[in-house]
Amino acid sequence: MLIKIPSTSDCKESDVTPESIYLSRRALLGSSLAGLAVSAMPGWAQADEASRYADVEAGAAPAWFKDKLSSTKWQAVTVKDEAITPFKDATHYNNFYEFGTDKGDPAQNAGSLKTEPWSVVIDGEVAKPGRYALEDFIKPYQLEERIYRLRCVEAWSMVIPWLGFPISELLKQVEPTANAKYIRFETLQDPKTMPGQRSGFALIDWPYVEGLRLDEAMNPLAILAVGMYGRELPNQNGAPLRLVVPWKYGFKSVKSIVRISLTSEQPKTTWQSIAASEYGFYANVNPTVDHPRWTQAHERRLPSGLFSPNIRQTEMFNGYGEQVASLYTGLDLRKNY
Ligand SMILES: Nc1nc2c(c(=O)[nH]1)N[C@H]1C(S)=C(S)[C@@H](COP(=O)(O)O)O[C@H]1N2
Ligand SMILES: [Mo]
Repeated sequence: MLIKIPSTSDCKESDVTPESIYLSRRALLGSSLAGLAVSAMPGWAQADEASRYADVEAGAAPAWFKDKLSSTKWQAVTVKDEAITPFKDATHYNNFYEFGTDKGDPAQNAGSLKTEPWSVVIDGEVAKPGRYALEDFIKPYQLEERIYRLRCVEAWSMVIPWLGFPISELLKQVEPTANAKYIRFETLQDPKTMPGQRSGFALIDWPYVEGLRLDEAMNPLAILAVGMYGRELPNQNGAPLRLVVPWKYGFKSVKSIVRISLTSEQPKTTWQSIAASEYGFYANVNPTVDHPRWTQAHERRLPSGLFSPNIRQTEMFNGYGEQVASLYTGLDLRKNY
């Protein structure tokens, strides 16, 4: 991210997936209301579910995940007039530096990540700290499908159907104290299975850490995801638990989370620590504030190739301003990038 300036050559023509794996666009359009729809999945769409994800590789989902699917609220949020990015692109064009810095490295190397058993620690400024096996951690929550844009700070983007639950639901369970002002998320640190953590070239002081202001985490759009494309998360996308905050640059959406801490101080986050002049704590998608080395006014929507670069204008807050702009009233977004 730091070293690479994005260009259309980042995504080779060979990365681009044939049309056959696009989801039924008509099915998606049919179910979306004005811009961003919040609704239970209608009966017809449920029936359609198998075909919407017909080209998605099945994984070996743990039993708890399959149980969760039966009560999942499908298409709780969707994106109008934009096709979902093919599964192949979303799983073969990744940033997950624990597995290498090339876009293809995570797909190639993340097989070594052991996601079962997995536990999550909740600590810091909470009334109910604890360490939970993942299936117990997830138990209280109904999964929802959230189809969101994902905009990387490198100026490419995708549309991904996540399966997760609002962080606000978690906060209700763990009860932040009056001192809690921020939430901090930490990725697994395990050099044995994460080759990027063994590399002498690594810029990152592991583990990868991200954070949000508590009111940002409480926003209904902020979720913890355990799945995508109707299945569990593939390892390269941050299995078994990752953050998704669609109005912020992709680097905020920390993968393979093992610790969630409520803090009184703003956490030191990974990319801000590496280059504070380029990557801020807020990292809200903002087409009017350029990265020091490239414009943020537009983006390449994947799949994108040399002959079909698929460039589109970047939207303020990635198109989610109606839901999140009020979080930043009075804040100078040019200074607080
Ligand atoms: N632990 C960890 N989380 C991470 C990253 C990473 O390198 N390590 N990369 C981030 C960046 S820069 C982006 S754009 C998204 C990419 O998510 P995706 O590969 O699922 O599209 O993950 C984010 N989460
Ligand atoms: Mo990113």
